[in-house]
Amino acid sequence: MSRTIIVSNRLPTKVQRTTEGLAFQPSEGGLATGLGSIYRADDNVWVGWPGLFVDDPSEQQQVTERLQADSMAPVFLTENEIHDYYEGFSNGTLWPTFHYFSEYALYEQTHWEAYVATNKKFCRAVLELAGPDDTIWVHDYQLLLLPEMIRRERPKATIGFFLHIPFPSYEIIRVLPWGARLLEGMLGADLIGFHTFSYQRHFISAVSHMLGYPNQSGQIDTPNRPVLIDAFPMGIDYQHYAETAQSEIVAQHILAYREALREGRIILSIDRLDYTKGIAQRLRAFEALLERYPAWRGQVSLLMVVVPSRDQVAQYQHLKEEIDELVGRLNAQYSTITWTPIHYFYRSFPFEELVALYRLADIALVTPVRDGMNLVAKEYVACRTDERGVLILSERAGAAQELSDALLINPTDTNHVAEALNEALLMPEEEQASRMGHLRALVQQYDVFAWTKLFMDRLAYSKIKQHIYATD
Ligand code: GDG
Repeated sequence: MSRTIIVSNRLPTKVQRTTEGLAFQPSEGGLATGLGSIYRADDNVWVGWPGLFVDDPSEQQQVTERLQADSMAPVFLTENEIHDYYEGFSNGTLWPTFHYFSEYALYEQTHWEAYVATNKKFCRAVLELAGPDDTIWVHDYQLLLLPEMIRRERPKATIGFFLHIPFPSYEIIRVLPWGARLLEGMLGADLIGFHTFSYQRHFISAVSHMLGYPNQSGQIDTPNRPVLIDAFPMGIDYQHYAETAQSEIVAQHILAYREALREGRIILSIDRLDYTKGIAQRLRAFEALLERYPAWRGQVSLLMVVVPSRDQVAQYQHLKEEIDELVGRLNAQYSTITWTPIHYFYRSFPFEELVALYRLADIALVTPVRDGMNLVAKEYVACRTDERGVLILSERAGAAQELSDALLINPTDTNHVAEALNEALLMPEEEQASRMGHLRALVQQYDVFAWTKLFMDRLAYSKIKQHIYATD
């Protein structure tokens, strides 16, 4: 029987060293949930880095055995590999480039070489497990070269690739010294999936300009095989959010928060610390709201959760300083004895508390300057089983393609965002219910399980199509 192998940079379980020995912490992330029914079934497996440096062979053995019991196979990366392949090329070159921040991108040959070598290491780990007819689903920008590397060794395998971040315009990709190599790497797959039709279109255009391969109707004809290119907007585990939002524990958290915040209206924002998320722009828009509409002073607060991320990188440290400075200035300027304009948390919240915040917020303010999808927007909607609340969403998040009943804004247009905030604060309950009802139906229907099924079905279809192509 053929098996399915999922491959991503990180495993859905994080291994940590504690005083009591190794701790195995399963991830609550959307991808882990969505793919759970696949990698845990039959003889399937998920390949990736367990998030910890393990040099000692006997400890490696211990980690391997423990993860194997839960259908996972670890790839052990060294500190140098993490430095050059992950922090260097993946997060220092590809992440800024693919989010239209080319001015932040590093072009280091050593990082590139580590990226190639580490993709090869993942390839060896997959080949140890994969038979000739297996299905392999590779995830995200850290592993762009992997589909082609596997293809060379397993020509008949069924290989899918999904990119979780935007795919930018050809004009951005052509700046990358290794752009053509990366495209060839991805084209080792039978099916390449993106969150939106625009990313799909950008990819096809880049391949056409840089490699000269023809395309028609979502299919690229490489010299060896046709490759299907399609959009699969990722969803969330709707049921889990909707049920948690109505649970007793969440009701208790809401009560406690309400007491502390009294009658005030709440605008909520939640992101990882990242320059793509438009956090500073959001603060300026909130300031513009207080300037343009002084009546909201004392009435509305911004509750801003920023989850620490990549804090070893200079740009992230600068961004953190900029946010600290802006929050400090705004709070110093506008606070009264009874009102704090911005409640700022630089840490993550446990899941139930996060859901309580979604449930409490009059407005979710999601303002990335670029974002592959943005799951926070969908999670807010899923939690609003009470059909209250307004989603303000950047038109440059992938989610905006689906969530058209949100108030869509341009995050760099401060006045536009301030006006949307005012409109949301004044929105009648019937309009909130009508918009939220439409949004919720959509997030419920296209959940993460539907996403997984659509991708896997299309991947199976890509093989049938190739067969017809070969016998034509
Ligand atoms: C990448 C792409 C794409 C956040 N704070 C807390 C917390 N979170 C959880 C949220 C959400 C997740 O983190 C963030 O997901 P996003 O989609 O917003 O962003 P990225 O991490 O950048 O993800 C993105 C995604 O991949 C999937 O393809 O949508 O565009 O960049 O699930 O809930 N969770 C908890 N406490 C927090 O304080 N428990």
